[in-house]
Amino acid sequence: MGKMVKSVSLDIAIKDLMIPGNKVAIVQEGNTLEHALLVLTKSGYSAIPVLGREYKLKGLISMSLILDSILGIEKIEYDKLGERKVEEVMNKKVAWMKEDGSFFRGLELSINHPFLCIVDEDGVFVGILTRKSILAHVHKYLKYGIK
Ligand code: 4BW
Repeated sequence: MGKMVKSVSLDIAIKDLMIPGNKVAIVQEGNTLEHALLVLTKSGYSAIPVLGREYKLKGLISMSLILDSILGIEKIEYDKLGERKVEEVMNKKVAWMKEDGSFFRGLELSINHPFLCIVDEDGVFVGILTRKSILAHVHKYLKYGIK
């Protein structure tokens, strides 16, 4: 046997790079903007997934969407935080992939999206694929991959 050669492939399962759902900060439909603001602030992330019943992926909520929605003409209407629900404000256009999707598609989507939501065949949220984990894998491939 010759010397050991490390091999890194771009033909890798999305699941192997994904942050599993139980480690992702999320909010659910029905939650108030106040609750979402709390989760965003305490987690430190700028945008997080919104899930519906049975963990179905519904959208994304961000600090800027929340602040924009309570910005009145003359002042910030803080009382709206406890009245409005995340589904009224969330962005329904969310980048997503199925868990059996290709790494290459994930790389392509990550050009325009900081993270991609991963869903199973029933549309149930299973985790996220971050730009960081995609870049780290591309870096590993460029360093060690056999071309
Ligand atoms: O709290 C943090 N912990 C760590 N380890 N890194 C963080 C944290 N907050 C920000 N970062 C770093 C990451 O490198 O800043 C980047 C941009 O964060 P963001 O977008 O604007 O909050 C992070 O890059 P990333 O890991 O490639 O993540 C991309 C985006 O994915 C984040 C956030 O919107 C989402 N995200 C990542 N991990 C998450 C998450 N959302 C919910 N729960 C998680 N565990």
